[in-house]
Amino acid sequence: MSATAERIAALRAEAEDAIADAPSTAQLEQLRVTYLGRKAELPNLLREVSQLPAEERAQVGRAANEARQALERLIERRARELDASELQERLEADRVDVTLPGAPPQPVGHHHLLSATRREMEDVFLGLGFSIAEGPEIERVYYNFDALNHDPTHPARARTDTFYVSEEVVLRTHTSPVQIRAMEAAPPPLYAIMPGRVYRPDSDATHTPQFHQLEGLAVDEDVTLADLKGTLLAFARGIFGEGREVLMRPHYFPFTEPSVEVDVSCFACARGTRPDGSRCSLCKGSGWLEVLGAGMVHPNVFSHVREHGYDPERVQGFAFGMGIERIAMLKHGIPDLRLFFDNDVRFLEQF
Ligand code: 2U9
Repeated sequence: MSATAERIAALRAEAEDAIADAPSTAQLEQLRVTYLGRKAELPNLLREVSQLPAEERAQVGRAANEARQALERLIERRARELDASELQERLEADRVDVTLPGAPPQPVGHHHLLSATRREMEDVFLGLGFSIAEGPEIERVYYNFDALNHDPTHPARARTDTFYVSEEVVLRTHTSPVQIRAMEAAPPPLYAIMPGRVYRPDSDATHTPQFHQLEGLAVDEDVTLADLKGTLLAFARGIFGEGREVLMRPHYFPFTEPSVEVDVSCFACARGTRPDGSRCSLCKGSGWLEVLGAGMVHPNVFSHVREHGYDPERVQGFAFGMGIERIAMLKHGIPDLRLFFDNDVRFLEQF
């Protein structure tokens, strides 16, 4: 055998061993370059066959060709083996044990106490057949005061008691303007509540410049103060518990006549006295909690919406209004209004 043929046999044996042992497709690719690439020795020998002595050419040419084909086949086979085992490894690594316990539930937040309280209140009135109406927080003086029978000199209109945006526009000081808008939007009968944010320039333990109200309005041909009392009794029982009673005391509001302040019997004691004989601190021993204001809608208010079907000779209505913060404070024994708006989670997460 010629020296060249021996070199080819040695190269082939060396390459066969290396290919059979290639540990990865990447290294197999490297071996293909080393043994069969453009600059590799075997293809070079093949190219130079023509320069060999005539008697060697056939033998060397055949040996080199066979070596190249054999190596190519080997590389193909090894590539398939590696592909299969690498796939197997990936499948095993990716295997999911469906019997493991699931990921623990992530902590989710909850409604702010004021939102939760507003929704609880809304639920009671929705159950009584009221619908929910909303309106703008930036409101015209007409809707906020004039249409509500506020005298032009009423102190609530003062620059010190109302945020003025301009001469004719204010941040609403109550949700009452929504009641006018609701009457403009639909003829009687009307049974609606108006929850929402309101603004007054006050700031201390019992006043914040922004707070929340929920007002209600019922207008029909035969609505009486007795309907108002029954509605508020259902509200008191829905929010503060089944045993509650309501008490109406005469009061004055420009938009209602007669007007009342409404107390709910204290849920923390019996007529002002705790079970251990001590004086109840929630109701200050009176047995009653002052909760809201209400009354029969003043005919002057209806005269502003007369052309929308609200003839004060034909329809009557009752209206009520309350602070959502106050309801939440009473119900949960919260001592300072500002806690609602500090947004300290140590407070908020207790509810
Ligand atoms: C129209 C007619 C009547 C709404 C009413 C009250 C009584 C009331 C206060 C309670 C505490 C507001 O949050 S608070 O400061 N509200 O006492 N509100 S009657 O009466 C209306 C409203 C609109 C057209």
